[in-house]
Amino acid sequence: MLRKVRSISAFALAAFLLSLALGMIPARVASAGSSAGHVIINQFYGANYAYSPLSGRERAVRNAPVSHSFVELYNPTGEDVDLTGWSLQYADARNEWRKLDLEGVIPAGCSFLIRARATDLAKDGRLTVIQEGDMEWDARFNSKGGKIVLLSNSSLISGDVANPSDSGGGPVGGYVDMLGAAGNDEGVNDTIDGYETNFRAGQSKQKSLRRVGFKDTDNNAEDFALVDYRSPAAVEWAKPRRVSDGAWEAAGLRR
Ligand SMILES: [Ca+2]
Repeated sequence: MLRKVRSISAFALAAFLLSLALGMIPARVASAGSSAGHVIINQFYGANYAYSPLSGRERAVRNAPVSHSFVELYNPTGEDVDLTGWSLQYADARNEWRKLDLEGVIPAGCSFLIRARATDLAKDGRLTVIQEGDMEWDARFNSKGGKIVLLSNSSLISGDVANPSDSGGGPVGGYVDMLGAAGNDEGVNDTIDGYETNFRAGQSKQKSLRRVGFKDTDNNAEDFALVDYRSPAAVEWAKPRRVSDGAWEAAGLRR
């Protein structure tokens, strides 16, 4: 009996491998779990102030390479998603959450850009100007660590909650996605208290955090990489897109 079960398993495995080799099963099946079946936070950039958890003080940020702080969402699904009733929420290490009630639709395969407060733009020509967003948010983002949360409801996250992805036994209600980013100054701002599984440090006014290939394994440290906006080559492929830019696939863009 045992031998029979084993031989059936071996046959099933062989058949699966053969069908993979013949291209009968899409590669997506083989990597199931790495791609989200929901709207994701694709990129986060902040350069409105620099907060030090050590001193409890903010300082101004000068000479940012990008004109505005921003959050880029992306819809990896095959269906348009209506964001009405959803919210995007932000806090730095002080956990004074604030939210933007979202409105509009993200077409399948497209980005949706939320443009936040203008930065002190550098004057040396290394500039990325965000002309317009799909929504404007009068919010300031920290250049040295922040938390961005996407919810499918509009309930403001409580100041008691540092990590909405794991708030005492599970995520907060309506949880869709989040990113926790830490700053680039060792021993000063290089940790953050909210993230999916683990966080990536190194955020600064020069650098956004951006998903690699739209991957969402619910581990921010694994899923995100830093993009240096002083690099024209990086800007060329990483600059945020909005709805009117159309679907990524149609444009043949690098993810
Ligand atoms: Ca996630």
